Amino acid sequence: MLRNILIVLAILVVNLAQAEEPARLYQQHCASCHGVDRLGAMGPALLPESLERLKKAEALRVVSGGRAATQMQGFADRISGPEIEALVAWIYQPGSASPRWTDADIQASRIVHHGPGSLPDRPAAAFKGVDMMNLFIVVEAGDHHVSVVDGDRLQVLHRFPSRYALHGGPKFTSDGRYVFFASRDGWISKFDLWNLQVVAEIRAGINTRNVAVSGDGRYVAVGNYLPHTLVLLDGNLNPIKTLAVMDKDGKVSSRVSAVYDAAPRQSFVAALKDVPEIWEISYNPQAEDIPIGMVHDFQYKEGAFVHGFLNPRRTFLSETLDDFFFTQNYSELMGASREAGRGQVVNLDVRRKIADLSLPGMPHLGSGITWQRQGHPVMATPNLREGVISVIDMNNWQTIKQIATPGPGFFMRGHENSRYVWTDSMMSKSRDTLTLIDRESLEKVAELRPEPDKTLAHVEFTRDGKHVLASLWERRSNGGALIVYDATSLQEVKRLPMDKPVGKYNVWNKITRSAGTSH
Ligand code: DHE
Repeated sequence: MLRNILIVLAILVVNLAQAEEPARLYQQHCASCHGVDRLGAMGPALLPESLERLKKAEALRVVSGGRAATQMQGFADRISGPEIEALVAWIYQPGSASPRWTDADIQASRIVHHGPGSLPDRPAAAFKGVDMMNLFIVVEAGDHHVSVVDGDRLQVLHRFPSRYALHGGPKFTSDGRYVFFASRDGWISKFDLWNLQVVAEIRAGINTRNVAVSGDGRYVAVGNYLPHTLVLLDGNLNPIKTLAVMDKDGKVSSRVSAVYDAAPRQSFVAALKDVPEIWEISYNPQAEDIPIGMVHDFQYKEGAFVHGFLNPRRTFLSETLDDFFFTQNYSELMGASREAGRGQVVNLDVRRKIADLSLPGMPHLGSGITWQRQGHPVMATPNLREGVISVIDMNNWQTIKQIATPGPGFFMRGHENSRYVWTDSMMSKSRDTLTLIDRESLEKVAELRPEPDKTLAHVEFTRDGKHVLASLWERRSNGGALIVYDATSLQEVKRLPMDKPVGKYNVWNKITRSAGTSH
């Protein structure tokens, strides 16, 4: 009997030691860059939520051999193979306490590189003769940099390091001067495009979806997965308010799938991933008061109101929305949850669903676009699961045509001056192919496949619609580049080498909210 107890105790001690070992190794080798609590510091957060997109095999490779062009060094010379395996397994496990990111953490993270008013209010000398409205911002995921490209001369003017793993579209102020970036790790960076300087940064969350900026540049909204918050900042990245994202009864909290600026409505609109509600947050100081039930029912008092400014006004739905995009006048949004296989149209004024959309597969409405066809506005969206583009008449919300593509894709683009809309098939074996569709006949007119087996995706037009820039989504050493096409002849006119270029964003198309691009 005593022998058995001793064996059990011995096993427990060994198990405990095994469990403690990775934690000890982490504190010894990793904590100084990734934070003692794994929330990230100079290096990214190492929590299961932050590592969702990194395969364990790749994590093992990085911990052993380091990551090129970053400060992440390899540890194979100091930590044994089995220890690295244990360490990697450990960082994919939840931490002991649920991670918190409080208002004090947000405030303490704020960094000001150049105070407001300290940089000249005119474009730098490097921009002499450059059309500031035809600049592109290009996010490069290979070595986490951003390039500034002159859309007329098709040249890189500047390149600077970004935070680790930017995601979502950078957002511009309406004069095109400032650009706001969000990293998956919650860092929001404000970049002065005229002076080519990052002016301020703040960490608004631990796991962030995206950032939105008000039309007047005075307010910034950040949607988070972790914690369940929507953080409101001023245009200089000072925290104003954190909204805890809860259902109307205050019982279920939710991740924020995405938040966008609806400038004509002077509001931010957010999709919630876990609660079937849309939130609209007005940044108009004269916003109407809201019945308190629209803000938090759990404080419900008959006839009580709160001021509408910077408070959420809820639209209740029967299904959650993962993502959406707006009609050009911003009175409606078209959205879907990823699994629903159909979409819904929600009118933001009457605050309810007004139509269903027939969208098979996994529609990716954040990349949806609209255009005018035979006098009718139509919408189309890529599909992450099926090689099909559904084109829908926005007057009656009926499907006009389903266009087959070589495979599921991620992004779509058009331009008022071009007769083609472009989409990719990057979620399939045909990831190397761009498909062009005639926006009137809705026929496929071309497939471009310049580099077999290399991912080609995410296009953006120049300001005048004459050229299209597409990402050859490879490391620089493997031919990664922006390929520039003539939008009419479809001939390649130039290649700009880049390190895994992801998205690119044209100042003019963004600030004028061109129907053919994301807003
Ligand atoms: Fe994105 C935008 C959600 C995976 C590259 N992506 C967006 C937006 C949302 C979204 C809600 C709009 C925010 C904005 O622009 O402000 N993306 C999601 C997902 O839910 C998904 C499928 C899973 C996830 O892990 O988040 C996802 N996205 C990816 C990728 O794997 C991509 C291809 C590579 C990457 O860098 O992560 C990717 N997403 C992008 C890009 C945009 C984007 C380039 C901006 C598109 C634009 O042109 O505006």
